[in-house]
Amino acid sequence: MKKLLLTGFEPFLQFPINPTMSIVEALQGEVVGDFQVTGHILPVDFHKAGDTIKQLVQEEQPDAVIALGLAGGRYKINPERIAINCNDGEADNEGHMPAGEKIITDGPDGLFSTLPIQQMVSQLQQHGFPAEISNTAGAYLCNHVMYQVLYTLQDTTIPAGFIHIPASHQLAIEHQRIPSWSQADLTEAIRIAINCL
Ligand code: PCA
Repeated sequence: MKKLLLTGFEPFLQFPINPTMSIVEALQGEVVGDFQVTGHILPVDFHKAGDTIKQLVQEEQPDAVIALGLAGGRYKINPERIAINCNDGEADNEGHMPAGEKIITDGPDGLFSTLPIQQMVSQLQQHGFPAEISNTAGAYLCNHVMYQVLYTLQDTTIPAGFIHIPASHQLAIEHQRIPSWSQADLTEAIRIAINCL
């Protein structure tokens, strides 16, 4: 049985719930297609998140990696195409405020997802779930983790990448001004994405 490392993030900024946590919890240990899911939650911390995912790759020796993040305000499931070598945005959960610095000093400007993102989008749509490839993962923690994991795995054949998800209904009730999906649909959408591996 192959192993999938599936990560989510803790809550951050104005989002008191991170629905990626419930997806990871729901799929923990589940066999989806050829893969058994091993789930972990990452800190929203520029100084720790990269080392955490690199350590998880070392420890778990996964055959594929999918990192999940909340994109509050987006309407669709968004497999990300590219991670950029840049930290920027608001302060993280520990108060670190990036200012456009490189993630890895001599790293490439960008690293492309090695997940089957086109197939994921078409499978999601065929199952009735709105989905679209996104050409920017931003420059905050999600981009950071995507870049770090792609950099770590760049000389391997292990597929890796990032999927942004919309808010859950529960989060939208608390936040008030963002579109949302049911948690069950979010989880099912990620199951469909994993099935594309
Ligand atoms: N989303 C943020 C960081 C954590 C998360 O779930 C992002 O898009 O960068």
